[in-house]
Amino acid sequence: MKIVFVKPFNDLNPRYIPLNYLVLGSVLKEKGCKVKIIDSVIDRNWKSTLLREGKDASAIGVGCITADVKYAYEICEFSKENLPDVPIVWGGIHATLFPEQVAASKLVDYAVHGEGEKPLCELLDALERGTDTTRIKGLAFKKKPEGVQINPRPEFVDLNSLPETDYDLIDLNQYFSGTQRFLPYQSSRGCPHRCAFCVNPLTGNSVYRSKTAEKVVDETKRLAEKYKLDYVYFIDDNFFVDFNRAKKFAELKIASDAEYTWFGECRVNYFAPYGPIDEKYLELLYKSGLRSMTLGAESGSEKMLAYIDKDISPEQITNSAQKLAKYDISAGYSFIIGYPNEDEDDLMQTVSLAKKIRKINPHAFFAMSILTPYPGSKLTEDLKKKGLFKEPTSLEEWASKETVDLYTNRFVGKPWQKNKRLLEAISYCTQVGYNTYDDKTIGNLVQGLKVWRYPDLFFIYLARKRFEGLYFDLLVEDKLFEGWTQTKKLLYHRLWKKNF
Ligand code: B12
Ligand code: SF4
Repeated sequence: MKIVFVKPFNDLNPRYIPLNYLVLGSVLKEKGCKVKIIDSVIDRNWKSTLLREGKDASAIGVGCITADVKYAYEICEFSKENLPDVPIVWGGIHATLFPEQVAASKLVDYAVHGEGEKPLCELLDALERGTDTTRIKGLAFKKKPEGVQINPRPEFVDLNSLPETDYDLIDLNQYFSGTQRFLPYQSSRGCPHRCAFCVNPLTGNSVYRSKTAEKVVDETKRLAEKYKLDYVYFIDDNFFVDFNRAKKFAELKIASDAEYTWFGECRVNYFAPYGPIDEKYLELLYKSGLRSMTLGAESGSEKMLAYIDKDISPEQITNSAQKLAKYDISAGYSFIIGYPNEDEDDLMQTVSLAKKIRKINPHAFFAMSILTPYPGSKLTEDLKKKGLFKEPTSLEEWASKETVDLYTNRFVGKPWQKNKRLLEAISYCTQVGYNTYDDKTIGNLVQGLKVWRYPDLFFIYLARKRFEGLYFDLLVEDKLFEGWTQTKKLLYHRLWKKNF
Protein backbone atom coordinates (compact mmCIF):
# COMPACT_ATOMS: atom_id res chain seq x y z
CA MET A 1 0.00 0.00 0.00
CA LYS A 2 1.43 3.39 -0.97
CA ILE A 3 0.15 6.97 -1.16
CA VAL A 4 1.77 9.91 -2.88
CA PHE A 5 0.66 13.33 -1.60
CA VAL A 6 1.39 16.35 -3.75
CA LYS A 7 1.36 19.87 -2.31
CA PRO A 8 0.16 22.45 -4.83
CA PHE A 9 1.86 25.76 -5.47
CA ASN A 10 0.26 28.81 -3.85
CA ASP A 11 0.60 32.54 -4.29
CA LEU A 12 0.30 33.76 -0.74
CA ASN A 13 2.69 31.71 1.33
CA PRO A 14 4.48 29.13 -0.82
CA ARG A 15 6.94 27.60 1.66
CA TYR A 16 4.68 26.52 4.49
CA ILE A 17 5.08 23.02 5.91
CA PRO A 18 2.30 20.72 4.63
CA LEU A 19 1.02 19.72 8.06
CA ASN A 20 -2.12 18.12 6.61
CA TYR A 21 0.01 15.57 4.73
CA LEU A 22 2.31 15.02 7.71
CA VAL A 23 -0.62 14.29 10.03
CA LEU A 24 -2.38 12.01 7.53
CA GLY A 25 0.91 10.40 6.45
CA SER A 26 1.83 9.56 10.06
CA VAL A 27 -1.47 7.75 10.58
CA LEU A 28 -1.06 5.81 7.33
CA LYS A 29 2.58 4.99 8.05
CA GLU A 30 1.55 3.48 11.37
CA LYS A 31 -0.77 1.18 9.41
CA GLY A 32 2.10 -0.02 7.24
CA CYS A 33 1.42 2.22 4.24
CA LYS A 34 4.36 3.73 2.33
CA VAL A 35 4.05 7.53 2.26
CA LYS A 36 5.69 9.94 -0.15
CA ILE A 37 5.12 13.71 0.05
CA ILE A 38 6.04 15.82 -2.98
CA ASP A 39 6.04 19.58 -2.50
CA SER A 40 5.68 21.18 -5.91
CA VAL A 41 6.97 24.46 -4.45
CA ILE A 42 10.23 22.93 -3.28
CA ASP A 43 10.77 20.17 -5.87
CA ARG A 44 11.20 21.89 -9.20
CA ASN A 45 11.13 18.49 -10.92
CA TRP A 46 7.93 17.45 -9.19
CA LYS A 47 6.45 16.08 -12.39
CA SER A 48 9.21 13.51 -12.89
CA THR A 49 9.17 12.73 -9.14
CA LEU A 50 5.43 12.12 -9.39
CA LEU A 51 5.84 9.86 -12.43
CA ARG A 52 8.51 7.85 -10.62
CA GLU A 53 6.78 7.63 -7.25
CA GLY A 54 3.21 7.45 -8.54
CA LYS A 55 3.46 4.44 -10.82
CA ASP A 56 3.23 1.90 -7.98
CA ALA A 57 0.97 4.01 -5.72
CA SER A 58 -2.49 2.93 -4.55
CA ALA A 59 -3.63 6.56 -4.74
CA ILE A 60 -2.47 10.13 -5.28
CA GLY A 61 -3.67 12.60 -2.65
CA VAL A 62 -4.12 16.35 -3.02
CA GLY A 63 -5.51 18.80 -0.48
CA CYS A 64 -5.77 22.55 -0.57
CA ILE A 65 -7.53 25.71 0.49
CA THR A 66 -9.87 27.52 -1.92
CA ALA A 67 -7.20 29.98 -3.11
CA ASP A 68 -5.02 27.11 -4.33
CA VAL A 69 -7.59 25.05 -6.26
CA LYS A 70 -6.09 26.07 -9.62
CA TYR A 71 -2.71 24.60 -8.72
CA ALA A 72 -4.17 21.42 -7.22
CA TYR A 73 -6.24 21.02 -10.38
CA GLU A 74 -3.12 21.28 -12.54
CA ILE A 75 -1.51 18.46 -10.54
CA CYS A 76 -4.59 16.29 -11.10
CA GLU A 77 -4.55 17.09 -14.85
CA PHE A 78 -0.92 16.00 -15.10
CA SER A 79 -1.54 12.92 -13.03
CA LYS A 80 -4.63 11.77 -14.93
CA GLU A 81 -2.84 12.20 -18.24
CA ASN A 82 0.30 10.35 -17.22
CA LEU A 83 -0.84 7.93 -14.51
CA PRO A 84 -4.43 7.26 -15.61
CA ASP A 85 -4.78 4.09 -13.54
CA VAL A 86 -3.89 5.62 -10.20
CA PRO A 87 -6.98 7.00 -8.42
CA ILE A 88 -6.93 10.60 -7.26
CA VAL A 89 -8.31 11.49 -3.85
CA TRP A 90 -8.90 15.16 -3.03
CA GLY A 91 -9.35 16.43 0.53
CA GLY A 92 -8.94 19.58 2.65
CA ILE A 93 -11.13 22.58 3.34
CA HIS A 94 -12.30 23.16 -0.25
CA ALA A 95 -13.43 19.54 -0.60
CA THR A 96 -15.10 19.85 2.82
CA LEU A 97 -17.11 22.83 1.57
CA PHE A 98 -17.89 21.40 -1.88
CA PRO A 99 -17.68 17.58 -1.83
CA GLU A 100 -20.22 17.29 -4.63
CA GLN A 101 -18.42 19.63 -7.03
CA VAL A 102 -15.01 18.10 -6.29
CA ALA A 103 -16.20 14.52 -6.72
CA ALA A 104 -18.07 15.44 -9.92
CA SER A 105 -14.87 16.59 -11.62
CA LYS A 106 -13.54 14.28 -14.32
CA LEU A 107 -10.11 14.52 -12.72
CA VAL A 108 -11.11 13.35 -9.24
CA ASP A 109 -12.00 9.80 -8.23
CA TYR A 110 -12.78 10.41 -4.55
CA ALA A 111 -13.37 13.54 -2.48
CA VAL A 112 -12.99 13.47 1.31
CA HIS A 113 -14.99 15.99 3.32
CA GLY A 114 -14.08 16.79 6.93
CA GLU A 115 -11.25 15.08 8.75
CA GLY A 116 -9.24 12.82 6.47
CA GLU A 117 -7.73 10.21 8.80
CA LYS A 118 -10.51 7.60 8.89
CA PRO A 119 -11.80 7.86 5.29
CA LEU A 120 -8.32 7.78 3.81
CA CYS A 121 -7.21 4.73 5.81
CA GLU A 122 -10.38 2.86 4.88
CA LEU A 123 -10.18 3.88 1.24
CA LEU A 124 -6.58 2.75 0.81
CA ASP A 125 -7.35 -0.47 2.58
CA ALA A 126 -10.35 -1.13 0.31
CA LEU A 127 -8.38 -0.25 -2.83
CA GLU A 128 -5.62 -2.61 -1.76
CA ARG A 129 -8.02 -5.49 -1.08
CA GLY A 130 -10.30 -4.67 -4.01
CA THR A 131 -13.32 -4.42 -1.68
CA ASP A 132 -16.33 -2.08 -1.73
CA THR A 133 -15.52 1.63 -1.28
CA THR A 134 -19.07 2.95 -1.53
CA ARG A 135 -19.92 2.74 2.16
CA ILE A 136 -16.86 4.54 3.47
CA LYS A 137 -17.91 7.45 5.68
CA GLY A 138 -16.63 10.89 4.73
CA LEU A 139 -16.22 9.92 1.07
CA ALA A 140 -17.91 11.44 -2.01
CA PHE A 141 -17.66 9.86 -5.46
CA LYS A 142 -19.40 9.61 -8.81
CA LYS A 143 -22.48 7.42 -8.80
CA LYS A 144 -23.21 5.47 -11.97
CA PRO A 145 -24.93 6.23 -14.31
CA GLU A 146 -24.87 9.84 -13.11
CA GLY A 147 -24.65 12.06 -10.05
CA VAL A 148 -22.51 12.04 -6.94
CA GLN A 149 -22.95 10.09 -3.72
CA ILE A 150 -21.88 11.90 -0.56
CA ASN A 151 -21.54 9.65 2.45
CA PRO A 152 -22.02 11.16 5.93
CA ARG A 153 -18.89 11.89 7.92
CA PRO A 154 -17.49 9.51 10.54
CA GLU A 155 -17.19 10.53 14.22
CA PHE A 156 -14.42 13.00 14.96
CA VAL A 157 -10.97 11.52 15.38
CA ASP A 158 -9.77 11.14 18.98
CA LEU A 159 -6.76 13.47 18.82
CA ASN A 160 -5.18 11.74 21.81
CA SER A 161 -5.01 8.45 19.96
CA LEU A 162 -3.26 9.87 16.91
CA PRO A 163 0.37 8.82 16.44
CA GLU A 164 3.01 11.50 16.86
CA THR A 165 3.33 13.51 13.68
CA ASP A 166 6.38 12.34 11.77
CA TYR A 167 8.05 15.47 10.42
CA ASP A 168 10.77 13.36 8.78
CA LEU A 169 8.29 12.54 6.03
CA ILE A 170 9.65 15.73 4.44
CA ASP A 171 13.16 17.20 4.34
CA LEU A 172 12.78 19.92 6.95
CA ASN A 173 16.02 21.62 5.92
CA GLN A 174 14.17 22.79 2.83
CA TYR A 175 11.69 24.64 5.04
CA PHE A 176 13.86 26.08 7.78
CA SER A 177 14.94 29.42 6.44
CA GLY A 178 15.85 32.77 7.92
CA THR A 179 17.14 33.03 11.43
CA GLN A 180 14.63 30.98 13.38
CA ARG A 181 13.74 27.29 13.33
CA PHE A 182 10.12 26.50 14.03
CA LEU A 183 7.53 23.81 13.36
CA PRO A 184 3.76 24.06 13.10
CA TYR A 185 1.97 21.84 15.59
CA GLN A 186 -1.75 21.18 16.07
CA SER A 187 -2.89 20.67 19.67
CA SER A 188 -6.63 21.10 19.09
CA ARG A 189 -9.23 21.36 16.36
CA GLY A 190 -12.31 23.52 16.13
CA CYS A 191 -13.59 26.75 17.67
CA PRO A 192 -17.01 27.41 19.24
CA HIS A 193 -17.31 31.09 18.19
CA ARG A 194 -19.50 32.30 15.34
CA CYS A 195 -17.53 34.88 13.27
CA ALA A 196 -19.42 35.52 10.05
CA PHE A 197 -16.35 35.49 7.76
CA CYS A 198 -15.04 32.17 9.09
CA VAL A 199 -15.88 28.74 7.73
CA ASN A 200 -15.80 26.95 11.09
CA PRO A 201 -19.44 27.61 12.08
CA LEU A 202 -20.58 26.01 8.81
CA THR A 203 -18.23 23.07 8.40
CA GLY A 204 -19.00 21.33 11.68
CA ASN A 205 -15.72 22.60 13.06
CA SER A 206 -17.44 24.53 15.86
CA VAL A 207 -16.96 21.47 18.00
CA TYR A 208 -13.77 21.88 20.00
CA ARG A 209 -11.52 18.79 20.41
CA SER A 210 -8.08 18.79 21.99
CA LYS A 211 -5.05 16.76 22.96
CA THR A 212 -4.31 16.65 26.69
CA ALA A 213 -1.82 19.14 28.08
CA GLU A 214 0.44 16.21 29.01
CA LYS A 215 0.52 14.88 25.44
CA VAL A 216 1.16 18.34 24.01
CA VAL A 217 4.11 19.03 26.31
CA ASP A 218 5.50 15.57 25.77
CA GLU A 219 5.35 15.77 21.98
CA THR A 220 6.49 19.37 21.56
CA LYS A 221 9.42 18.90 23.95
CA ARG A 222 10.61 15.94 21.91
CA LEU A 223 10.21 17.89 18.67
CA ALA A 224 12.05 20.89 20.03
CA GLU A 225 14.97 18.75 21.16
CA LYS A 226 15.12 16.64 18.02
CA TYR A 227 15.00 19.55 15.58
CA LYS A 228 16.66 22.19 17.78
CA LEU A 229 13.64 24.45 17.47
CA ASP A 230 13.52 28.06 18.52
CA TYR A 231 9.78 27.98 18.71
CA VAL A 232 6.66 25.90 18.20
CA TYR A 233 3.85 27.53 16.24
CA PHE A 234 0.49 26.24 17.49
CA ILE A 235 -1.70 26.44 14.41
CA ASP A 236 -4.91 25.65 16.34
CA ASP A 237 -7.93 27.72 15.32
CA ASN A 238 -7.96 29.04 18.87
CA PHE A 239 -5.43 27.64 21.35
CA PHE A 240 -7.16 29.08 24.41
CA VAL A 241 -10.72 27.73 24.10
CA ASP A 242 -10.12 25.48 27.11
CA PHE A 243 -8.46 27.88 29.58
CA ASN A 244 -7.68 25.13 32.06
CA ARG A 245 -5.91 23.02 29.47
CA ALA A 246 -3.87 26.02 28.30
CA LYS A 247 -2.95 26.80 31.92
CA LYS A 248 -1.99 23.21 32.61
CA PHE A 249 0.07 23.13 29.43
CA ALA A 250 2.00 26.22 30.62
CA GLU A 251 2.59 24.72 34.08
CA LEU A 252 3.77 21.38 32.69
CA LYS A 253 5.95 23.08 30.08
CA ILE A 254 7.72 25.06 32.84
CA ALA A 255 8.16 21.90 34.93
CA SER A 256 9.58 20.03 31.91
CA ASP A 257 12.48 22.51 31.54
CA ALA A 258 11.93 22.56 27.77
CA GLU A 259 13.56 25.66 26.40
CA TYR A 260 11.59 26.40 23.26
CA THR A 261 9.26 29.38 23.01
CA TRP A 262 5.78 29.16 21.50
CA PHE A 263 3.19 31.16 19.54
CA GLY A 264 -0.58 30.71 19.66
CA GLU A 265 -3.92 32.17 18.56
CA CYS A 266 -6.31 33.78 21.07
CA ARG A 267 -9.36 36.08 21.26
CA VAL A 268 -9.31 39.59 22.76
CA ASN A 269 -12.38 38.96 24.93
CA TYR A 270 -10.47 36.25 26.82
CA PHE A 271 -8.43 38.94 28.59
CA ALA A 272 -9.57 40.11 32.03
CA PRO A 273 -11.76 41.93 33.08
CA TYR A 274 -13.94 40.31 30.39
CA GLY A 275 -12.29 36.87 30.49
CA PRO A 276 -9.97 34.73 32.58
CA ILE A 277 -6.58 35.78 31.17
CA ASP A 278 -5.47 38.05 34.00
CA GLU A 279 -2.01 39.24 35.07
CA LYS A 280 -1.23 36.03 36.92
CA TYR A 281 -2.28 33.90 33.96
CA LEU A 282 -0.23 36.02 31.54
CA GLU A 283 2.81 35.82 33.76
CA LEU A 284 2.52 32.04 33.74
CA LEU A 285 2.18 32.01 29.95
CA TYR A 286 5.22 34.25 29.57
CA LYS A 287 7.25 32.07 31.93
CA SER A 288 6.28 29.03 29.88
CA GLY A 289 7.76 30.63 26.76
CA LEU A 290 4.78 32.31 25.09
CA ARG A 291 6.31 35.08 22.94
CA SER A 292 3.63 35.87 20.37
CA MET A 293 -0.12 35.83 20.22
CA THR A 294 -2.22 36.39 17.16
CA LEU A 295 -5.60 37.96 17.76
CA GLY A 296 -8.50 38.62 15.42
CA ALA A 297 -9.36 42.32 15.80
CA GLU A 298 -11.18 42.55 12.43
CA SER A 299 -12.42 46.17 12.79
CA GLY A 300 -12.29 49.30 14.93
CA SER A 301 -15.94 50.03 14.26
CA GLU A 302 -18.61 48.72 16.64
CA LYS A 303 -21.01 48.63 13.70
CA MET A 304 -18.76 46.35 11.66
CA LEU A 305 -17.91 44.12 14.63
CA ALA A 306 -21.63 43.61 15.19
CA TYR A 307 -22.17 42.93 11.46
CA ILE A 308 -19.62 40.08 11.48
CA ASP A 309 -20.86 38.55 14.77
CA LYS A 310 -17.37 38.89 16.22
CA ASP A 311 -18.71 39.29 19.77
CA ILE A 312 -15.89 41.62 20.80
CA SER A 313 -15.58 45.41 21.25
CA PRO A 314 -12.86 47.95 20.36
CA GLU A 315 -12.22 48.38 24.13
CA GLN A 316 -11.46 44.70 24.44
CA ILE A 317 -8.97 45.02 21.59
CA THR A 318 -7.05 47.88 23.27
CA ASN A 319 -7.32 46.15 26.63
CA SER A 320 -5.55 43.07 25.23
CA ALA A 321 -2.79 45.26 23.75
CA GLN A 322 -2.32 46.96 27.12
CA LYS A 323 -2.08 43.64 28.98
CA LEU A 324 0.38 42.12 26.50
CA ALA A 325 2.55 45.27 26.46
CA LYS A 326 3.62 44.53 30.05
CA TYR A 327 5.29 41.32 28.90
CA ASP A 328 7.63 40.65 26.05
CA ILE A 329 4.80 38.95 24.17
CA SER A 330 4.31 40.42 20.73
CA ALA A 331 0.71 40.87 19.73
CA GLY A 332 -0.30 40.33 16.12
CA TYR A 333 -3.69 41.75 15.18
CA SER A 334 -5.50 40.87 11.98
CA PHE A 335 -8.00 43.36 10.63
CA ILE A 336 -10.37 43.10 7.70
CA ILE A 337 -11.34 46.14 5.64
CA GLY A 338 -13.71 46.54 2.70
CA TYR A 339 -16.80 44.99 4.27
CA PRO A 340 -20.09 45.61 2.47
CA ASN A 341 -21.77 48.63 4.11
CA GLU A 342 -18.49 49.80 5.65
CA ASP A 343 -18.29 53.58 5.16
CA GLU A 344 -15.21 55.80 5.37
CA ASP A 345 -15.91 56.58 9.01
CA ASP A 346 -15.87 52.85 9.91
CA LEU A 347 -12.66 52.43 7.93
CA MET A 348 -10.96 55.33 9.70
CA GLN A 349 -12.06 53.98 13.09
CA THR A 350 -10.13 50.81 12.18
CA VAL A 351 -7.06 52.82 11.17
CA SER A 352 -7.13 54.87 14.41
CA LEU A 353 -7.57 51.76 16.52
CA ALA A 354 -4.48 50.20 14.92
CA LYS A 355 -2.51 53.39 15.58
CA LYS A 356 -3.70 53.36 19.19
CA ILE A 357 -2.58 49.73 19.56
CA ARG A 358 0.93 50.62 18.30
CA LYS A 359 1.13 53.46 20.81
CA ILE A 360 0.11 51.20 23.68
CA ASN A 361 2.27 48.31 22.51
CA PRO A 362 5.15 49.36 20.22
CA HIS A 363 5.90 45.70 19.41
CA ALA A 364 2.40 45.02 18.17
CA PHE A 365 2.16 44.14 14.50
CA PHE A 366 -0.89 44.07 12.34
CA ALA A 367 -2.22 43.79 8.81
CA MET A 368 -5.43 44.92 7.18
CA SER A 369 -6.60 42.46 4.56
CA ILE A 370 -9.27 43.40 2.07
CA LEU A 371 -12.30 41.19 2.56
CA THR A 372 -12.44 38.19 0.26
CA PRO A 373 -15.65 36.21 0.35
CA TYR A 374 -14.55 32.77 1.54
CA PRO A 375 -17.16 30.22 0.56
CA GLY A 376 -19.41 28.72 3.18
CA SER A 377 -19.21 31.68 5.55
CA LYS A 378 -22.33 33.57 6.68
CA LEU A 379 -20.95 36.78 5.20
CA THR A 380 -20.48 35.22 1.76
CA GLU A 381 -23.99 33.78 1.85
CA ASP A 382 -25.25 37.30 2.62
CA LEU A 383 -23.35 38.75 -0.38
CA LYS A 384 -24.74 36.02 -2.62
CA LYS A 385 -28.29 36.74 -1.47
CA LYS A 386 -27.83 40.45 -2.18
CA GLY A 387 -26.56 39.63 -5.69
CA LEU A 388 -23.14 41.14 -4.94
CA PHE A 389 -21.20 37.94 -5.41
CA LYS A 390 -21.59 35.03 -7.75
CA GLU A 391 -19.80 31.91 -6.67
CA PRO A 392 -18.25 29.41 -9.11
CA THR A 393 -20.35 26.26 -9.43
CA SER A 394 -17.82 23.61 -10.46
CA LEU A 395 -14.27 22.61 -9.60
CA GLU A 396 -13.26 23.71 -13.10
CA GLU A 397 -14.60 27.24 -12.43
CA TRP A 398 -12.89 27.40 -9.03
CA ALA A 399 -9.67 26.45 -10.84
CA SER A 400 -9.72 29.53 -13.06
CA LYS A 401 -7.15 32.32 -12.87
CA GLU A 402 -9.92 34.84 -12.07
CA THR A 403 -10.83 32.86 -8.95
CA VAL A 404 -7.21 32.66 -7.78
CA ASP A 405 -6.89 36.42 -8.34
CA LEU A 406 -10.09 37.08 -6.42
CA TYR A 407 -8.65 35.30 -3.38
CA THR A 408 -5.02 36.36 -3.57
CA ASN A 409 -4.72 39.69 -5.37
CA ARG A 410 -5.25 42.94 -3.52
CA PHE A 411 -5.81 44.77 -6.80
CA VAL A 412 -8.99 42.90 -7.73
CA GLY A 413 -12.01 45.11 -7.00
CA LYS A 414 -15.25 43.72 -5.57
CA PRO A 415 -18.68 45.22 -6.39
CA TRP A 416 -19.43 46.20 -2.77
CA GLN A 417 -16.25 48.25 -2.30
CA LYS A 418 -16.87 51.99 -2.07
CA ASN A 419 -13.31 53.33 -2.41
CA LYS A 420 -11.17 50.62 -3.94
CA ARG A 421 -7.95 52.65 -4.18
CA LEU A 422 -8.15 53.77 -0.53
CA LEU A 423 -8.62 50.16 0.58
CA GLU A 424 -5.64 49.08 -1.52
CA ALA A 425 -3.50 51.85 -0.07
CA ILE A 426 -4.39 51.06 3.56
CA SER A 427 -3.94 47.35 3.02
CA TYR A 428 -0.55 47.90 1.34
CA CYS A 429 0.73 50.28 4.05
CA THR A 430 -0.18 47.90 6.87
CA GLN A 431 1.00 44.70 5.17
CA VAL A 432 4.35 46.20 4.25
CA GLY A 433 4.79 48.62 7.15
CA TYR A 434 3.70 46.53 10.09
CA ASN A 435 3.47 42.91 9.04
CA THR A 436 6.39 42.01 6.73
CA TYR A 437 8.91 42.06 9.55
CA ASP A 438 8.47 42.76 13.24
CA ASP A 439 10.59 45.47 14.80
CA LYS A 440 13.19 43.07 16.14
CA THR A 441 13.77 41.49 12.71
CA ILE A 442 14.09 44.94 11.16
CA GLY A 443 16.81 45.69 13.74
CA ASN A 444 18.62 42.47 12.80
CA LEU A 445 18.44 43.31 9.10
CA VAL A 446 19.95 46.73 9.64
CA GLN A 447 22.71 45.34 11.85
CA GLY A 448 23.31 42.26 9.70
CA LEU A 449 24.10 44.41 6.63
CA LYS A 450 21.86 42.28 4.44
CA VAL A 451 22.18 44.74 1.61
CA TRP A 452 19.74 43.00 -0.67
CA ARG A 453 17.11 43.59 2.04
CA TYR A 454 17.66 47.36 2.06
CA PRO A 455 14.96 48.08 -0.53
CA ASP A 456 12.54 46.26 1.83
CA LEU A 457 13.53 48.63 4.61
CA PHE A 458 12.92 51.58 2.34
CA PHE A 459 9.42 50.33 1.50
CA ILE A 460 8.70 49.66 5.18
CA TYR A 461 9.82 53.17 6.13
CA LEU A 462 7.64 54.81 3.47
CA ALA A 463 4.60 52.66 4.30
CA ARG A 464 4.86 53.54 7.99
CA LYS A 465 5.23 57.24 7.28
CA ARG A 466 2.11 57.16 5.13
CA PHE A 467 0.09 55.23 7.71
CA GLU A 468 1.16 57.45 10.59
CA GLY A 469 0.39 60.60 8.61
CA LEU A 470 -2.85 59.18 7.15
CA TYR A 471 -1.54 60.05 3.72
CA PHE A 472 -2.99 57.46 1.39
CA ASP A 473 -3.27 59.51 -1.83
CA LEU A 474 -1.06 59.18 -4.91
CA LEU A 475 0.29 55.80 -3.90
CA VAL A 476 2.70 54.37 -6.46
CA GLU A 477 5.00 52.33 -4.24
CA ASP A 478 2.58 49.41 -4.07
CA LYS A 479 3.19 48.62 -7.75
CA LEU A 480 6.95 49.17 -7.30
CA PHE A 481 6.90 46.88 -4.28
CA GLU A 482 5.14 44.15 -6.29
CA GLY A 483 7.82 44.57 -8.99
CA TRP A 484 10.63 44.36 -6.42
CA THR A 485 9.07 41.25 -4.86
CA GLN A 486 8.90 39.56 -8.27
CA THR A 487 12.53 40.53 -9.00
CA LYS A 488 13.60 39.10 -5.64
CA LYS A 489 11.83 35.83 -6.45
CA LEU A 490 13.52 35.66 -9.84
CA LEU A 491 16.98 36.40 -8.42
CA TYR A 492 16.49 33.83 -5.70
CA HIS A 493 15.47 31.30 -8.32
CA ARG A 494 18.42 32.07 -10.60
CA LEU A 495 21.12 32.45 -7.96
CA TRP A 496 20.15 29.79 -5.45
CA LYS A 497 17.96 27.57 -7.63
CA LYS A 498 15.29 27.81 -4.93
CA ASN A 499 11.81 29.25 -4.74
CA PHE A 500 11.54 32.34 -2.57
C1 B12 B 1 -2.18 27.19 9.83
C2 B12 B 1 -3.08 27.92 8.87
C3 B12 B 1 -2.49 28.82 8.00
C4 B12 B 1 -0.99 29.00 7.95
C5 B12 B 1 -0.34 27.86 7.17
C6 B12 B 1 -0.73 27.77 5.72
C7 B12 B 1 -1.53 26.58 5.29
N1 B12 B 1 -2.03 26.74 4.08
O1 B12 B 1 -1.71 25.59 5.97
C8 B12 B 1 -0.87 30.41 7.33
C9 B12 B 1 -0.79 31.43 8.45
C10 B12 B 1 0.30 30.65 6.41
C11 B12 B 1 -2.22 30.54 6.65
C12 B12 B 1 -2.47 31.42 5.65
C13 B12 B 1 -3.70 31.55 5.05
N2 B12 B 1 -4.86 30.96 5.42
CO1 B12 B 1 -4.98 29.62 6.76
N3 B12 B 1 -5.27 28.37 8.09
C14 B12 B 1 -4.48 27.72 8.87
C15 B12 B 1 -5.29 26.81 9.81
C16 B12 B 1 -5.47 27.55 11.14
C17 B12 B 1 -4.74 25.42 10.06
C18 B12 B 1 -4.34 24.62 8.81
C19 B12 B 1 -3.67 23.35 9.21
O2 B12 B 1 -2.48 23.14 9.04
N4 B12 B 1 -4.42 22.45 9.81
C20 B12 B 1 -3.91 21.16 10.29
C21 B12 B 1 -4.29 20.02 9.35
C22 B12 B 1 -3.93 18.70 9.97
O3 B12 B 1 -5.67 20.08 9.19
P1 B12 B 1 -6.37 20.32 7.77
O4 B12 B 1 -5.50 21.08 6.87
O5 B12 B 1 -7.74 20.79 8.02
O6 B12 B 1 -6.42 18.82 7.20
C23 B12 B 1 -7.40 17.89 7.59
C24 B12 B 1 -8.56 17.78 6.61
O7 B12 B 1 -8.85 18.99 5.96
C25 B12 B 1 -8.17 16.69 5.69
N5 B12 B 1 -7.27 16.93 4.57
C26 B12 B 1 -6.42 17.95 4.33
N6 B12 B 1 -5.72 17.72 3.22
C27 B12 B 1 -6.10 16.54 2.72
C28 B12 B 1 -5.69 15.80 1.61
C29 B12 B 1 -6.27 14.56 1.35
C30 B12 B 1 -5.83 13.79 0.16
C31 B12 B 1 -7.29 14.06 2.20
C32 B12 B 1 -7.93 12.77 1.92
C33 B12 B 1 -7.72 14.78 3.32
C34 B12 B 1 -7.11 16.01 3.57
O8 B12 B 1 -7.52 15.80 6.58
C35 B12 B 1 -6.73 16.54 7.51
C36 B12 B 1 -6.70 15.82 8.83
O9 B12 B 1 -7.98 15.59 9.34
C37 B12 B 1 -6.64 26.71 9.03
C38 B12 B 1 -7.85 26.49 9.89
C39 B12 B 1 -8.11 25.03 10.05
N7 B12 B 1 -8.72 24.72 11.13
O10 B12 B 1 -7.79 24.20 9.22
C40 B12 B 1 -6.68 28.05 8.29
C41 B12 B 1 -7.37 28.12 6.94
C42 B12 B 1 -6.97 26.91 6.12
N8 B12 B 1 -6.77 29.31 6.32
C43 B12 B 1 -7.60 29.98 5.61
C44 B12 B 1 -7.25 31.14 4.88
C45 B12 B 1 -8.39 31.92 4.25
C46 B12 B 1 -5.91 31.54 4.76
C47 B12 B 1 -5.40 32.73 3.95
C48 B12 B 1 -5.99 32.85 2.56
C49 B12 B 1 -5.59 33.99 4.77
C50 B12 B 1 -5.17 35.25 4.06
N9 B12 B 1 -6.14 36.07 3.68
O11 B12 B 1 -4.01 35.48 3.85
C51 B12 B 1 -3.88 32.41 3.87
C52 B12 B 1 -3.55 31.57 2.61
C53 B12 B 1 -2.13 31.16 2.48
C54 B12 B 1 -1.95 29.92 1.63
N10 B12 B 1 -2.17 29.99 0.33
O12 B12 B 1 -1.63 28.88 2.14
C55 B12 B 1 -8.99 29.38 5.64
C56 B12 B 1 -9.30 28.68 4.33
C57 B12 B 1 -10.72 28.87 3.86
C58 B12 B 1 -10.88 28.33 2.48
N11 B12 B 1 -12.11 28.14 2.07
O13 B12 B 1 -9.99 28.11 1.75
C59 B12 B 1 -8.91 28.44 6.91
C60 B12 B 1 -9.78 27.19 6.85
C61 B12 B 1 -9.29 29.34 8.13
C62 B12 B 1 -10.77 29.56 8.32
N12 B12 B 1 -11.30 29.07 9.43
O14 B12 B 1 -11.45 30.17 7.54
N13 B12 B 1 -3.12 29.65 7.16
S1 SF4 C 1 -12.61 32.98 16.72
FE1 SF4 C 1 -11.36 32.55 14.89
S2 SF4 C 1 -11.57 30.35 14.48
FE2 SF4 C 1 -13.17 30.94 15.95
S3 SF4 C 1 -14.99 31.30 14.65
FE3 SF4 C 1 -13.95 33.29 14.95
S4 SF4 C 1 -12.51 33.47 13.22
FE4 SF4 C 1 -13.19 31.32 13.29
